[in-house]
Amino acid sequence: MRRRDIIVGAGALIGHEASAATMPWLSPDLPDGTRAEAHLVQTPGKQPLIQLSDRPPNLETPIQAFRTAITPNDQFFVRYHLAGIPDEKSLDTWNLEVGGDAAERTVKLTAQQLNDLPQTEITAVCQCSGNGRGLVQPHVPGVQWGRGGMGCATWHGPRLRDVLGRAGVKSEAVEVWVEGADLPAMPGTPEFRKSLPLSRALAAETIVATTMNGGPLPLLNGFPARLVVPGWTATYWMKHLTRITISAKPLDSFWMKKAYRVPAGLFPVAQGFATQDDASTWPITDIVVNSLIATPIHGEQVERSGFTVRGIAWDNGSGIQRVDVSLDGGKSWLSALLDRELSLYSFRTWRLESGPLPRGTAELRVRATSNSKRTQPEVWPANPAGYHNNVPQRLTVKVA
Ligand SMILES: Nc1nc2c(c(=O)[nH]1)N[C@H]1C(S)=C(S)[C@@H](COP(=O)(O)O)O[C@H]1N2
Ligand SMILES: [Mo]
Repeated sequence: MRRRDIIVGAGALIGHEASAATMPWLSPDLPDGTRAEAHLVQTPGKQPLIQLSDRPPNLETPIQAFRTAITPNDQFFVRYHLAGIPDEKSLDTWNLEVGGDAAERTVKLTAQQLNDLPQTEITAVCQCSGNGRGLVQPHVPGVQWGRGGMGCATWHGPRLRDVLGRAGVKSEAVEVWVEGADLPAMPGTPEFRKSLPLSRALAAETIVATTMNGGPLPLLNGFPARLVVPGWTATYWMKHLTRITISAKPLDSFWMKKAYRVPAGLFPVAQGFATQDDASTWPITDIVVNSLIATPIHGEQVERSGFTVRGIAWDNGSGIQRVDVSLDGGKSWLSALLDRELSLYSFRTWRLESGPLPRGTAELRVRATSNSKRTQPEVWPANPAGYHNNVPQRLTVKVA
């Protein structure tokens, strides 16, 4: 291992790195350039994560972390669009402004005032829309995520609707706009601004999280408060939340109108986002049903007398109905045993005892089916930004 300095946003962080050769868990399906460039990096407060870029920091969770339904805070992935990310000091004077043309008044809430509102808790998957992009064919530009651009945590804080209630929501409101403390490092780069339909903003499960898995939010995961929108991809889960605008108009921002959009009708949605739809594209919203094998990992040697296959499955909150595993490259499928469900929005762990297998190589595959009867497609529903890759994972192991 070499040591080097990594500059992340305003703070200089000291990191360790390892090369792709020492990272067998880095998916073999990733393009060569990505495998060569990815480093295992340790940033303060985190265990080593796979660094896909450093300004802004984009850090992926190694697959081994998905052996449990809850992803530990120090292994939780990190995604930023803008290089000007806040440090703890700049957040000393933090507060959250809530107002807008469709609000009764403007209020500034301190962290203490958020804590004084009724509190709730939800366990939910935070998944980047582009998770798995690095594995799609043909390759699509953008952060080359393998499978670890996601995590599942128990989020705690007030409901967004109670926060909005402090400002008062007028009847003409249609969207709630959100902004965070991070800023572009270069002039001309659009600020990261997102919005939610009013119905989603008022939903009981949408919260302003101030803690994660019982501890404070890690700085890189949105300290001191972030939006949690269970069932929707993480692009709406604004970190370091500084301003909420209750608006009578749809938000016209680069990150709503140009980015994070998918061809209209290509993916199933429960509710959609009508104020942002146009004839040919929709904003990306619902997470698609997906699954992953966390153990064994690709290339690992396993016992021919039998081994346990373990992993997770998740969707947009309809819940997981079944998980099927193939040990023979898709010729036959076995039903996995599902563990207890932490919440409809969480990772659901599962396991399967392989039984004896012939010596040689075995190709493992996994496929989940949701309660809404959706399953994973054999062919990726291609879209220009490389979103929603839920093609069943394949990996090979050596049976010895
Ligand atoms: N302030 C801020 N919030 C943000 C983003 C960002 O760039 N800035 N990125 C969003 C996207 S696209 C993702 S995938 C998630 C990542 O959350 P994490 O870094 O806690 O894993 O944050 C979301 N919230
Ligand atoms: Mo994302």
